[in-house]
Amino acid sequence: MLKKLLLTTFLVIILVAIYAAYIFKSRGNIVWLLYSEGMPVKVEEVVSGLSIPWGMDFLDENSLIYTERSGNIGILNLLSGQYQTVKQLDDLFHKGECGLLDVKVSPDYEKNHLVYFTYAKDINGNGYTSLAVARVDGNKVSDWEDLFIAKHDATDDWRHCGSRITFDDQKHLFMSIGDRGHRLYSQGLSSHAGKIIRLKLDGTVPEDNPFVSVDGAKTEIWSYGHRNPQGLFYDKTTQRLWSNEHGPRGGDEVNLIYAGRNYGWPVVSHGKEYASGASIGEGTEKVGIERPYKIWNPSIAPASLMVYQGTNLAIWEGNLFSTALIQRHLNRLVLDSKGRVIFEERLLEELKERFRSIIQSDSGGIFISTDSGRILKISLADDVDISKFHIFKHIDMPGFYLSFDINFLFSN
Ligand SMILES: [Ca+2]
Repeated sequence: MLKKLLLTTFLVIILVAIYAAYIFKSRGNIVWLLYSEGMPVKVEEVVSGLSIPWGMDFLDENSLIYTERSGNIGILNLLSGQYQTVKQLDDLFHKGECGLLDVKVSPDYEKNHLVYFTYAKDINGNGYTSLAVARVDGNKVSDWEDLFIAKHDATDDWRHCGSRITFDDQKHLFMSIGDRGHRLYSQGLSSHAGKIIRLKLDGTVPEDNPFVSVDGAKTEIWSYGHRNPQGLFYDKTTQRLWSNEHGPRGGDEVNLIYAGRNYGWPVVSHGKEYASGASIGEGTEKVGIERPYKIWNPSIAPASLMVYQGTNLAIWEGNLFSTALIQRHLNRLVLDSKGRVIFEERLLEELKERFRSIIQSDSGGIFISTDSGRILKISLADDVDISKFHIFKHIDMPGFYLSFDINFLFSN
């Protein structure tokens, strides 16, 4: 009798295991499905197991170069899913929000194989947001060289290092730098902190930068009055330079960046002090200070930004996407012809991920990284029958001792 019971239990376990394996196998790499204004969208996992993949870019159609904040540079083969660390930084100021930051492939990469990186450089225990360039051939990184090191008073503060890189269509490099936790740096033109800077690809200063003939001003500065701009993207289609930045409580911003303009921090802000809730500066507006195109209140903690200019996800063409850390989602803003926000959609909230970096592939897929170590690919679900999937969202399971949410996806 006992033998029969054990045998039955064993068989049931085997059958459940086979069924579970079947469910997950038929799901493939798809981790989520959704409709956005009627457009079917799938989210697939490309890789997992990385350590805070902070920045990424495509070396070619099948290779993605990424940074881990802890100091590793890696290359991922998109065909095999294999990845490997190709360089580790040793002079890194890795503390809090600072560490190895963005990576962007040169507009001349096919000719010169150069790749740009931003990172917080450790100089005598203090952190300085810096730009480096290196040659990347296959899995070999060589000729690492610092092109720019932000100049400001020494600080070992772990806050507000920035930093993203983008290029315009004239081969200028733009780079964002946070206020380094010292807000008064942002308004001072003698400091690089709290600025967006503009350089030539060789790291020299373009002659037509806005402050080149201003006494005492840092000539690299393009715009000032920023708090911690972690999103920076030049939209070649509209020739607009966009940035988003972490504001104080309730004051995260999207800004359209123009030469020589003041973006307000800490004189003008829509947010309040995190600790006390007190107002900051002189108010929410002031003559001579640029107004944000979008304010997120409550703060979402925007970590990167991109304008989608592909045809694969046609409904999203021209939309501005921001990744969000604290309010874990992918933020979609629909813009009118003047860049004003006319609609906001919050995507992928169900995944409960801190979304970090966002880029677009040539074939129109969107790649996003998460602080849990994943890189996900978002594309049109034209080869998936969404009706065959069950999507469970936000099932609250209140228990006596605990309460948790379940979000998952499986095919029937
Ligand atoms: Ca502002």
